[in-house]
Amino acid sequence: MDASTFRRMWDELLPVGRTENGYVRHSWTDADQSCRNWFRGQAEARDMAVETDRNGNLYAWWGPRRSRGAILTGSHFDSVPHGGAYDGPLGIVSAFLAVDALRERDATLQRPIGIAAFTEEEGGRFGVPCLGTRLMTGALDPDRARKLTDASGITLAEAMEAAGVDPGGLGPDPERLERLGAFVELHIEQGRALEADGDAVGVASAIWPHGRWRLTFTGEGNHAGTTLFADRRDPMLTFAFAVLAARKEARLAGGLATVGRVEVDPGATNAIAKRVDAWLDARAPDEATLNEIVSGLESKVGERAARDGTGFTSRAGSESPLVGFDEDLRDRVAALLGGAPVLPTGAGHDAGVLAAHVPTAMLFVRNETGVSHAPAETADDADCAAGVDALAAVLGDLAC
Ligand code: HGY
Ligand code: MN
Ligand code: MN
Ligand code: MN
Repeated sequence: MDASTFRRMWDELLPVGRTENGYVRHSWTDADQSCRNWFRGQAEARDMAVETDRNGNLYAWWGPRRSRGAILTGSHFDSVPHGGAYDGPLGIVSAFLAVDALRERDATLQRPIGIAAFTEEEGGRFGVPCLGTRLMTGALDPDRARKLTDASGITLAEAMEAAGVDPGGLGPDPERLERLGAFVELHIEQGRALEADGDAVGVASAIWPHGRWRLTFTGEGNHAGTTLFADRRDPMLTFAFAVLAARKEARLAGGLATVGRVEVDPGATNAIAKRVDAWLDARAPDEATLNEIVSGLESKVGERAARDGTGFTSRAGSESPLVGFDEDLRDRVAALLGGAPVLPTGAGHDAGVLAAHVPTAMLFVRNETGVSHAPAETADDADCAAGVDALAAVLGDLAC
């Protein structure tokens, strides 16, 4: 496919959810509805049947959607707060273009091909990543999901109702999963391994285990100008120690740890805080190492809190186990793509959740700078076009 064909379709979606500082496309917001409407328009233009499942995931089908062995592709529209354009949408745009490529070749379908747009992959609004696929696979309790709140206290149930979707239906969808023969997600690479190797497209081997923890620090609010150091119980101090300790524990163990979100109460320049809430994201090549990082951090911060006279609690939010993608499918895809490189990733994906239930593969498209989850995220049009060709080859091999 030529780069300009990719660019034409890409440009149509580009304005949706764009702000002066990257993309804000959160689930069940106006931006999300615009993305969904764009998706419906693309499906209708291709005579593909559109369907929303009980968990709000959206599908477009080429071929009879109820037949068994369907080949599903796609990704997600939602972004992290002020994220990039490619993480998610690239997999959906590429899927429609891959269907076009197969049809131009007059490929005959043996099994239906579906394109999915999964709900809230980033957890950017309600805090749990891969919300749509976790619900579908039964990895997330629907009662807990309905009560999840966003930053302004709106529950998932309320947000879905406002978008005209019944939250009463949330929950496992085993029949849908049983009908799937394979899932293939194309995604921008979130790193520079392909750039270093000089390849436009790669294949995923594994996803590192990872998770989110809510760290809460409590102390005593007081006057910044009159409270002697000896009299303070300052949760900011313990929090600052925790940020450094997270990095140290992760570095020593060979994993990664990030504190990218923090809320300070009351958040006044001239007052000692009374409470700090922080969110830890930790990842590692294996689960033992991940546990080692988080428990090492918790015990060191606990000791420090005792010295600071502050309170400290850590609560697991979401955890994602190690994912090893289906080896037969992975090898088949890599061989089909002329020996494409096979690489692990530290990023989570709906493909990782579905991999426990359906043979699943992922394709990565080169990201020259490696930047992701930030406005500067970008990929070359020619590489994106190569990604479409690769996806069309894989879908053609599996479904035609
Ligand atoms: O955070 C992640 O790894 C993913 O991109 N949701
Ligand atoms: Mn992401
Ligand atoms: Mn993504
Ligand atoms: Mn005063």
